[in-house]
Amino acid sequence: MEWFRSLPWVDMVEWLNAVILSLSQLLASVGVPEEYRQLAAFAILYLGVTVVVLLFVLFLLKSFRRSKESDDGIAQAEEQKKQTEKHDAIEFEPAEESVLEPEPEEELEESLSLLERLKRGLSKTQSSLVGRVDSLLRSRTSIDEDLLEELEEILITADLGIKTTQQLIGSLESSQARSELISPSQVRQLLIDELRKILTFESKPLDVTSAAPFVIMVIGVNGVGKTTTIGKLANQFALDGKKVILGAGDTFRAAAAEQLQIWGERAEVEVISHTEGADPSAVAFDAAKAAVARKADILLLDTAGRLHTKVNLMEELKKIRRVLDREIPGAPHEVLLVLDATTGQNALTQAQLFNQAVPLDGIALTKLDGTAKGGIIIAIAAELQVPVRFVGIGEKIDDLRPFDAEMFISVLFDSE
Ligand SMILES: Nc1nc2c(ncn2[C@@H]2O[C@H](COP(=O)(O)OP(=O)(O)OP(=O)(O)O)[C@@H](O)[C@H]2O)c(=O)[nH]1
Ligand SMILES: [Mg+2]
Repeated sequence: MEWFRSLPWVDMVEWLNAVILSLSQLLASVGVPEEYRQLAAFAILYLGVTVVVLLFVLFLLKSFRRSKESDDGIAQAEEQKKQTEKHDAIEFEPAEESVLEPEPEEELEESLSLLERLKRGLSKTQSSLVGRVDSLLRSRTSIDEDLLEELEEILITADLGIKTTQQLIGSLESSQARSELISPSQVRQLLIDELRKILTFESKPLDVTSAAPFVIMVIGVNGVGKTTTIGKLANQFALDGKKVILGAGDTFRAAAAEQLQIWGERAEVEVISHTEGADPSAVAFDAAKAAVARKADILLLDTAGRLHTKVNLMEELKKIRRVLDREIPGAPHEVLLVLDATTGQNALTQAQLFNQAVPLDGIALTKLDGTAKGGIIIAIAAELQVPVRFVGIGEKIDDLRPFDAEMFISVLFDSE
């Protein structure tokens, strides 16, 4: 009770009296009759205190929710990383040795769920491509012109593109001419072999340890998912223990820098930005300088998806490229083009246009989760010979996967 008595009661009562007196004077000045003044003053004070308390409770609730959300995001990302590590371990360790593993069944379940998520992401592409090929092959007993024509139509409508489709049909026809292809069931295996050949070509691997800072310049038209992909990548690199810096090179779109800032906060990495409308090359210059000064491992540079005209955008990208190279010789080490899979053949046209302006090192194909047009991956590999590095299978921070041709083929074809 000592503490209760020690409270400054006298001061508080005096303060309250003073407040009520001032309120009464205020009420008198607006013409409130004397008999109601004290009551009204008490009522106003009571209301004021209630509003302040409510605002305080709301503020507490909001900050509690925000800290919970960021904890969940980080926990989710960490969980994903653990799953990947466990998945790799299962692939490389012989089954007998897993007797010593504490909970092998649980691990298998986790690795399966990783594969399941990729399957779910690719399910529409799977049914529009392999599902239709399978039902066509099941309905036929022999290989004839009619079957090949229908197959051709399926491949084109699944966004493999005319050129790639003709290449595939041509291979099937020559196998048939050599009498290697005699039953419809063999068509499936031949298709798998041909797709594997298309998807696995020689290309420079993405090795972020090959330079420091390793500069990744992210380009693409507006809305394809550049900023989101940068956020997801920043998070993955940061979880791998890399020091990451983000450059907000999209100074054209209002709120683009704020969007990157939010991703930076989620991934807990620094963002270098200028004001809206600033020169994107100046952002690239400052971001490169900061990356060197802070000894960053990776610099991810966002760029605008749209300027006033397309020609300007390409010229701007070339200029950014030159600025980066001047500040960090050899940079950008990776020009990563982001393409939206839902745009199908349009994505291929975009890739060709960008490739002419700034030679591409890799592609991130986003929004595979919502489309049946995933066959575009095959057209990109066949026609551009630029490796698909990552695929986006959702909007969450851990919905970006490194692209693996074998896994892609097995997810598409082993889903019986
Ligand atoms: N479903 C799905 N949505 C995605 C994926 N990647 C990005 N998005 C969504 O696509 C929308 C556009 O993404 P942004 O990252 O803002 O695209 P941007 O290329 O930076 O766009 P600009 O800054 O306007 O040029 C956002 O609503 C993202 O959440 C993905 O893999 N799957
Ligand atoms: Mg953006």
